[in-house]
Order: sequence, then structure tokens, then C-alpha cells
Amino acid sequence: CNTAIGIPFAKAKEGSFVQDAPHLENSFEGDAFLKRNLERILPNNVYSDVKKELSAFGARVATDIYKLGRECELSPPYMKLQDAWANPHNRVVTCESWKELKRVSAREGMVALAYERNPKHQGFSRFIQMSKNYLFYPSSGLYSCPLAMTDGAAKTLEVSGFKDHGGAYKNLTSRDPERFWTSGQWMTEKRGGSDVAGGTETLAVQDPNFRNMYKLYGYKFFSSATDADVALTLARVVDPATGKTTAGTRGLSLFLVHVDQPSNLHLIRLKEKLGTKQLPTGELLLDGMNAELLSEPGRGVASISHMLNITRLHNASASVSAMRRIISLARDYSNRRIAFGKTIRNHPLHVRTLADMELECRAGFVLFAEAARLLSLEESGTASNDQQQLLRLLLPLLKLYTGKQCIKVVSEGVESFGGQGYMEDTGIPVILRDAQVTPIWEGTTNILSLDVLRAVAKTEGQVLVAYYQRIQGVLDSSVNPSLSECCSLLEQYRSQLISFAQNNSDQLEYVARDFSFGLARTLAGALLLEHASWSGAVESDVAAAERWLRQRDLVAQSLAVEQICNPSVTSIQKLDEALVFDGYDA
Ligand code: UCC
Ligand code: FAD
Repeated sequence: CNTAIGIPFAKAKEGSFVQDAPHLENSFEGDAFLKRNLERILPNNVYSDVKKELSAFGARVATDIYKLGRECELSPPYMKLQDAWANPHNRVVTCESWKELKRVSAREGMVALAYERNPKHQGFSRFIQMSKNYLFYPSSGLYSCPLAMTDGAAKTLEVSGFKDHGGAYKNLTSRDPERFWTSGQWMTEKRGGSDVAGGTETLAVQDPNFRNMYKLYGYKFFSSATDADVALTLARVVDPATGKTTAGTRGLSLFLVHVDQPSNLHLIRLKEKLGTKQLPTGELLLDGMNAELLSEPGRGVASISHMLNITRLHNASASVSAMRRIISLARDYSNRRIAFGKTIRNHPLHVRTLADMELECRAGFVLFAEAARLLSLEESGTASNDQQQLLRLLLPLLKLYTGKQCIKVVSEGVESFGGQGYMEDTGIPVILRDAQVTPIWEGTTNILSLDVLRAVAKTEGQVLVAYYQRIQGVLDSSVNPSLSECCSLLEQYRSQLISFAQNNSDQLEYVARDFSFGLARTLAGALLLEHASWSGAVESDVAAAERWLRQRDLVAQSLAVEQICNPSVTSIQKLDEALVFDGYDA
């Protein structure tokens, strides 16, 4: 026997070493930065109440909910067109865990929490609901996606005056699993999803018997919740007298549809996606689908923007939460993996890499928390005009910035597990696959950068005044004295951005992305500084503010260079063309 001569491979052919897998921690208790932010932002008694709920939920997120979410990835939805006897079925089949996650979501009040406006929350219901959704995302098997759209639909019904109409709002905001409904958001058509007005071909023909009822005919190219109960969608109303429609944005109206219309709604196929495989995203043919008009005719885009603004907040919650999840696993793994004779935690270069990820995650988190806080104030009727203006600017900034950074951080996180990070059965690759969608859906990075400019233009710059004032509020408060140099840097970045906007309006569209990133990063700097100056701040909070403001370039060179050289935009664009289309023959 080989053991006699000391060879350890006699019985166990694979050797005796087994690597300890990274452990999932209670996602609330392990997230010290989240806890300190909640403690700072919420009134004391509200925090001490909700922390129990969030801690219990954080434990579930790491255990039973995680298992349900994982099962959704492993048993993705599929289409069933017929039953065994060739009866038309035309349905998507989802796994039991996906259905259970719907019940869990109802019971946990993932949507309801924001609409119950419990007086015990003292106006912070939305903030608490979003904190809970933030914990949920990485274990939710993408159930967070239908929840985001459900939340957006409830909000749209509420602000459009349909709260007490037809029962949809009550079901979307119910905690009863038997009653709870989810909603889809059908905007994108084959011709385009960014330019919704240019892309929408769906027609709405008025039902002559009911004033607000229409029949919809069209093809919706992306529907991420084909199993939803209802959906909000856009269509072009056909004038009954002329048979004509109005082109452009002014021709679009908003409709509510009930999805269970087997004769008038056909699921054409489920998409074959890079990620979000848990999610039944399909293409739908609307063939005379009954629909109720929700907006004034021609106000469809403006009306659905209420939904967009909520789903974009959820998107940011998911982006930051994905960063948090991979960091949480990576730091635990760093304690379990040995290389060159010591745990990788004890290699400063490895910890430095994790610290950079943590910094990006914290910057994203403070932006997300600020947006959730401002929305809470708006929904409880206590937001000042400046706060409302800042919220309008912050929502696209937050979505575009965190969506992009999430991919970078998660990708770095995958590498921190070495080869194991690339292995499907570790459950790590799915985090990266799903991260890749966050900058695309709910408006791409460029489209949201243009929405930032839309917000500036529509308010004649008031959103930038509110932005300026928010940062000023931080500078005027008692900033931690060790961070005084950071205050001057913050002021410099702010004035660079504001003066660029004032002096280069003709270049703003061209540099919209750099401008938006600069705004997002600089505001994150102010918010990190605010947090670091709070009485409960710890060493890492101060380090985060300091590193963010002193070691990162918060505003892109392009803004400085173009301002100084000021060549015409067209000459710069010509160079872009030369670079991109070099050697290309159309
Ligand atoms: O992707 C989708 C679902 C994915 C699954 C769910 C994920 C949820 C998160 C998951 C977490 C796990 S649904 C498809 C999403 N699609 C988009 O986001 C569309 C992207 N494109 C845009 O956002 C464009 O900027 C458009 C479509 C809004 C541009 O259209 P127009 O025709 O150029 O729009 P206008 O004319 O500029 O705006 C029409 C009106 C204006 O108001 P009025 O008429 O009063 O002047 C705008 O100010 O709409 C107003 N408006 C807004 N208001 C437009 N955008 C906004 C806004 N964001 N906030 C307030
Ligand atoms: P396009 O509009 O064709 O854009 C192509 C590129 O051009 C983008 O990079 C864009 O940034 C850029 N671009 C376009 N216009 C400009 C401009 N003016 N300036 C600079 N750059 C520009 N949609 C729904 O309605 N409901 C859903 O449930 C849904 N689920 C989805 C699920 C998944 C997994 C995915 C991937 C998408 C989903 N979508 C859904 C669609 C999504 O919202 C769109 O794909 C997205 O809005 C972009 O639209 P598009 O695909 O038509 O790209």
C-alpha cells in the first residue's frame, strides 16, 4: 500500500486538499457601511425598529432566499406552446422557486412597504423599502426585476389618479401572496428602444362602446416579465374619423393591459440572452389586446417616465448591491485561500485591489441612498423645491453611473477568486453576466446622459443650482477637520463642471457622458465627505472620502481640454469618425 511509503494519494485519488468555499454572510449584518448610513439618515427610533426587520431579512437573503434564487438560474423559464393533446398553451413555464419568490416578495412587502406609508417610518417608507430591495437583489434570482416594474407601475397608477380604480393598484401593492400582482413594462419595439417615439408602431383602436378602452395591435420586442399579471405599454391612438395617427412623441399614449388574454396576446419566443437567464424575457404579438387608456392622449412618454424613474432607482440598487455581494464573497475568500505561504488577505496588493472595489461600491451606495432619501421626502410631501430638482437630476446620473461601475467592480471581483471565479458551479459567473445588463436596460448610458441634459434644459438650469447648493450644504457643515483639503478639491471639481456647462452649451451633447460621470463622481465625493464628518463615522469612512477626493480624477480631462482649446465640436467629431471608420467600407 502506498501509504506505507508516505505517498498521500493512495485512497483519495484527488489528493487530500479541499478548498474552503466563500461563505455568504447575513447581508445586512455584514454590510457595515449600509448600517452606518441607515443609522445616520434615519431618526433613531425608526432605525432601531427597522434594523431588526432588515437583519432578519439579511439572514434569509443568505440562506433560504439564496437557494430559491440559485434554483431560478439553474432552472430557467421555457416556453410551452401546446399541451400534450395539442391544445394551444402559449405560456411561459417558470420553476417553483420563481413562483415562491413572488410569494416571498409579497409577504416581505418588497413593493407594499413604499405605499403603506407607515407613520412609524416618519416619512422614510421609500428609503426603507429601497434598503430592503438592495439587500434582496443578489439572491433574488432576478425576481427584483419584476418587482422594480411592479413598483414603477404602482407609482404611475398612483400619480395618474388610478389608485382607486379597477383594483390593479391594490393588487400591485398587496402583501397577500394570493392577491399580489406583478407588472411588465412594454416599451421597446423592433425599430428601437432608446428612441421610443421613433420605434413605436403599436396602434390603439378605440372601442366604440367604452370611452377609455382600446384594442392594441403591435409587436413588443422585449418583455422581461412575460409572466406578469398586468403591464404598462405605449401605443399610437388611431383617429376614428380619419384612421390616421400622430407621429412622434405627441402621438404616444399610455395603456394598462391585463396579460391573461390568450386569444389576443401571443408569446412569440423567449430571448436567448447573455445573462438574466432566470427572467422570462420574450417577444409579444398584441393582436387586438384589450387595454385601458391611462394618460391623456399624447402624454404617454411623460406619463411612463414616472415608471422609468422608479425602475432606474431599482436598477441602481441592483448595481450597487451586486458590487456589495462580490466584495462580501471576495473578502471572505481572501481569508480562506492561501498563496505563497499565507492567506491572500495577507498580501497587501490583493487587499488594495479589494479596497478599490470597496471604494467604488461606497461611492455608488451614497448616491443610491441620497436618491432614495430624496424620493422619500418627495413622497411624504416634505421635499423642498431644491430637493425635488436634485432628485430629477440624480436619478439618471445614479442609474448611468452605477450601471457602468458595477460591471467593472464585479469583473474585478471575479478575478479575485482566480480560476474559480470563472467556474459556473461556484455561482460567481452569474453575478457578472447579470451585471452586464444594468447599463443597457432602462435606458443606456448615452441615453441617460442625454436625459441629464434634458433635465438641465427643461428646468433652465435649476437642477444644477440644486446640485450646487447640495454640495455647498456639505461644505458649510462641520466637516471633519482632517478632511479640509478635500473641501477645496470638491469646490474645484464643482466649479469646473458648472463653468463647463455655462460656457460650452454647444459641446454639452457631445461630452454628455463625461459631464454626467463628472457630476456623479463629484456628488459622490460630497456625500462621502458628509458621511465621514458624521459623529458615528469610523476610520474607513474617513479613508473613503479622502481617497475618493484626493486620489481619483473625478472630472474627465475632455471637459478641461475642450474648454481650454475650444476647437469647434465638428472638428473633434471629424477626428472621431477618422478613428472609428479607418479602413471601413460601408
Ligand atoms: O428596459 C426596460 C425594462 C427592463 C427590465 C426592468 C429592469 C428594472 C431594474 C431591475 C433591477 C433588478 S423597459 C424599457 C426602458 N426604456 C427606456 O428607458 C427608454 C430609453 N429612452 C429614453 O429614456 C428617452 O430619453 C425617451 C424615450 C424618454 C425620449 O423620448 P422623447 O420622445 O425624445 O421625449 P421628450 O419629448 O424629450 O419627452 C417627452 C416628455 C417631456 O415632458 P413634457 O412633454 O412635459 O415636456 C419630458 O420632459 O417626457 C418627459 N420626460 C421625463 N420626465 C422624459 N424623460 C423623463 C424623465 N426621466 N423624467 C421626467
Ligand atoms: P438602440 O436604441 O438601438 O441603441 C443602440 C446604441 O445606440 C446604444 O448604445 C445607445 O446608447 C446608442 N444611441 C442611441 N441613440 C443615441 C443618441 N441619441 N446618442 C448617443 N447614443 C445613442 N424593454 C422593454 O420595453 N421592456 C422590457 O421588459 C425589457 N426587458 C429587457 C431585458 C433585457 C435582458 C434587455 C437586454 C433589454 C430589455 N429591454 C426591455 C429593452 C431595453 O430597454 C433596450 O434594449 C434599451 O432601451 C436600448 O434600446 P435598443 O436595444 O433599441 O438600442
